[in-house]
Amino acid sequence: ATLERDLRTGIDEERFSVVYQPIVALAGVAAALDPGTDPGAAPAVVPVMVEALVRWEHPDLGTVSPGDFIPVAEASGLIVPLGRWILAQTCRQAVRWHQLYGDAAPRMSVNVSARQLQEADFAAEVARLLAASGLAPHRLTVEITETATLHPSCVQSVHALRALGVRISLDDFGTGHSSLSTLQTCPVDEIKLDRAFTGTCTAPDGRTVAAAVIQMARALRLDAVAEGIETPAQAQRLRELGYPHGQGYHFAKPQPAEAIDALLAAGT
Ligand code: G
Ligand code: G
Ligand code: MN
Ligand code: NA
Repeated sequence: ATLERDLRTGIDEERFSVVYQPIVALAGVAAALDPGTDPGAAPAVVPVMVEALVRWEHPDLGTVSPGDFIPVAEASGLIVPLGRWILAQTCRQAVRWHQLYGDAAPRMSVNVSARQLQEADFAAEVARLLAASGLAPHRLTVEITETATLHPSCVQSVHALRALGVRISLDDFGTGHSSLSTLQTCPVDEIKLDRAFTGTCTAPDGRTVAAAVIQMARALRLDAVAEGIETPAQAQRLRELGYPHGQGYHFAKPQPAEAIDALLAAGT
């Protein structure tokens, strides 16, 4: 209850910040992974997308991670106003990068809770934020979880978002109870391979699972992002299997917008 009260104050006083984790094209990191090049060299990070991750600057607790407060925000409904603030911030940031770097700017990927998608006017709200910021709809991806796809009202919002031209990504793919049936009931543009499967992809059985997922994604013409890549061996394996995109500490941690600017400036 205390956390909920603090969260309410935090929203009123805008005590949140957003950090951005690069998502890279795995084909592009081939050179850095080839034997013969300096194995110690850090891979060149060119973010084709970034995932927005919220942080809470609590007056007493310091920086609180979303794993600790998003569940409270969801249960209390405070995720609705907080999520609106996050979308407004991230749309504005995406436009800033597009103004500076044009089509080389990273597209923006934002996590959205089932609780937010359940709002009947969620897609209308996103349309309003896109118009207010001037962000092109295809530059925004909304990351949803399988839980959301179990609610008809959420699926309705997904249809409305796609009608706007916003991309939909299915997060944590493979960990739910019905990942495959989800793809039949809820249209998505992208899947994010859960980091549990990235963690096992260098073992024989894990390789088979990661391969099956990318084959299915290709057959359904879906984009795919492998998340939680922490080692060169995982990056190499997922690239070989044909994952177009990767994300994880091996490439870059979530970081403030200014740090992403430095990467983008170095890449131009
Ligand atoms: O950054 P971290 O690993 O602590 O994030 C934990 C969880 O919080 C992740 O599952 C992530 O999807 C979720 N999360 C992070 N930022 C947001 C956000 O802006 N909105 C929502 N709804 N969830 C978020
Ligand atoms: O549930 P979701 O996929 O939105 O969660 C994203 C979270 O995963 C972020 O909070 C981010 O900090 C975390 N994350 C990103 N890259 C890595 C990684 O390479 N390893 C691990 N363990 N976590 C990661
Ligand atoms: Mn996510
Ligand atoms: Na995930």
